[in-house]
Amino acid sequence: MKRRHFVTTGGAVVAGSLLDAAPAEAVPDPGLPLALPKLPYPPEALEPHIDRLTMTIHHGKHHQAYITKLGEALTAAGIKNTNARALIENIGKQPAQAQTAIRNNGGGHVNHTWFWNWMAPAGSGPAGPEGPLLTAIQTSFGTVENMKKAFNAAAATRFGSGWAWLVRKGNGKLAIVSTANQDNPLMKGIVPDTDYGAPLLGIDVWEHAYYLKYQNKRPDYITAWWNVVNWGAVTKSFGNSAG
Ligand code: MN3
Repeated sequence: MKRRHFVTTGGAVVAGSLLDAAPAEAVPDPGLPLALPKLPYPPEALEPHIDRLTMTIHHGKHHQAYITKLGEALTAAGIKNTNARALIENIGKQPAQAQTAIRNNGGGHVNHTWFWNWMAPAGSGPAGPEGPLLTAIQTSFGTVENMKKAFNAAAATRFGSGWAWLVRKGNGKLAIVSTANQDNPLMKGIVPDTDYGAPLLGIDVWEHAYYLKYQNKRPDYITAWWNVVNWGAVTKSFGNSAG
């Protein structure tokens, strides 16, 4: 994926937020985590599948909390001029005192930044994967439906809080994996080798992502969520993951 590095002066982010990019653009790599990126659509835009209140709290409170805590940890450890994706990919090279915060809150920042961009109002883009992404899904899973079944099973059976992902492995094959808490498949040395890969699409299955509307019915949330998947962004992520 294209890397963007923010330059900071006295802790202030100078460059603009990559989240201003249209959702059909490549899913952005989060820059230095000092500001909450804007949602790429209004918080009610995903209704009825994802409700406005869930989006407002999820984005404004949960995502903000990851950013705030990550910023505190980076400041305490003297880490600056970096990129959140690079941080989580290289946790083992970071100061020991910051590694847990980078795992939990850096992961939370990256995962949610991508998550907002992997969704778009229903019907606003392609109805499914296209082009080379479609071919890769068919090569790895046989059909799109098979991929979705495996993804849904991973999302539904993740015990407790976490994420399910469609990833591209180093050998080019696509796979479905699931991670706990805010772990990300890019966290080499943290996630098992079998879970490692470049995320193309992910779903947040923490209860805060669905409980207000779906309560304990996580499978209903997962089913509804497919209606708001931003296939244009997923296709771009796939194209970028080749490099
Ligand atoms: Mn969440």
